[in-house]
Amino acid sequence: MKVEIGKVESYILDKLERGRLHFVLIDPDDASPEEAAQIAAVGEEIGVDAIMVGGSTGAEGELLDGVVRSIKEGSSLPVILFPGSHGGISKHADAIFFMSLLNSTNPFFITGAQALGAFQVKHYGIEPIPMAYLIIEPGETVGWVGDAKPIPRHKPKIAAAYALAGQYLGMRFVYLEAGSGASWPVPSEMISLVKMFIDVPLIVGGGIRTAEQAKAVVDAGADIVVTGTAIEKAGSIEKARQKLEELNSAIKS
Ligand code: 1GP
Repeated sequence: MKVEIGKVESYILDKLERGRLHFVLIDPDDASPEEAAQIAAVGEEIGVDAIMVGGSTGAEGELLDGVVRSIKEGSSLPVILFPGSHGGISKHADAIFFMSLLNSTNPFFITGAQALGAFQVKHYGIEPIPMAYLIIEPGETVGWVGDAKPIPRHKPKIAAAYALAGQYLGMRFVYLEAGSGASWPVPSEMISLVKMFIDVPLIVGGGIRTAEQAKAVVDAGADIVVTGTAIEKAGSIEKARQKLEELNSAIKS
């Protein structure tokens, strides 16, 4: 039997043939359903490629469902769950990054939460997209909550080894995560080395706030750039639009 690649993954792979992508992360703990819908609508207008929804604390249940539903009503961009655990599943989403935090010290975040969530994903018909998730220093909240042993910023080879192991385990995407709100994005040297070793698309996020940072991440080899805090904390929808435009054009140029 063959595992079919789903609609959202095909959409991503297809778009990657033509250039780099920009995904915007919305944390239901930080944005109301109305704000989330506004960000998604503006994002779609500007040319953002997908909306990710999730967070390490509190992105569950009705709060999560409300935000996902509202984004779906306000835009036609695919909504991909980015769960902190099996609690981060919403039946209203199109797809889920079915991710394993490979450098966690706690098996719950490597395979435990995945087992607890698998039946729900199947039952709701959410498209699973297998992804290797790696926490790089500083790691922020997700590093702490996920019991990670964050990869030191000056040790790109460790990141490359984990990323290649993820690919060999069958994961179809690799995500290098500095942590939401990190003071600095993942170092360029690390992104380049990981990119040299893997053949699957590379996602990079955490601490990307400016056009210069977004460009550096893309120039180093990221295929997909994730931004969250810079847009969520912009202060108003007008400022969020400006930020989205600035980051999106840096990623796509
Ligand atoms: C976090 O990589 C994402 O999981 C986005 O990080 O909020 O720092 O943009 P920021």
